[in-house]
Amino acid sequence: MADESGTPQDDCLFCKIVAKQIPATILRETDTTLAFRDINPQAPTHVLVIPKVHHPDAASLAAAEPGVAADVLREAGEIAVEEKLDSYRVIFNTGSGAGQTVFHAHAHILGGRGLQWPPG
Ligand code: IU
Repeated sequence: MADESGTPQDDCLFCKIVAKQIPATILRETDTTLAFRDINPQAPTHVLVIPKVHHPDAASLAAAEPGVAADVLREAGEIAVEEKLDSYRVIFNTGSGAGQTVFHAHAHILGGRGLQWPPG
């Protein structure tokens, strides 16, 4: 199916999580966002914040719905507070060469351990 940004996609796993058709450990939910624990955590805290609306990556989300992109960033900060993270990283993998595997915009919030710079 063609990727119709802004519309739920039948073949999108994160659209299915938004629709509660597949399970996730949800930490926060707003009208526009959902935050849940990553199933394959790369740090003691590894949470994903996603827009409920489907856009394939962060740049296309920001271009189409900048208010929702801001909501994602605000929720990332709220997660950091709730998880008591002094230092943390917010990552938007964009494109398969950068490790993006799910083409529904999402922020990774990683913390709870030392984080190297530059990332691999
Ligand atoms: P990526 O940036 O597209 O690689 O991130 C996708 C993440 O989604 C990855 O860390 C997966 O472990 C995670 N994930 C998840 O938490 N729950 C799921 O049902 C699926 C993927 I599919």
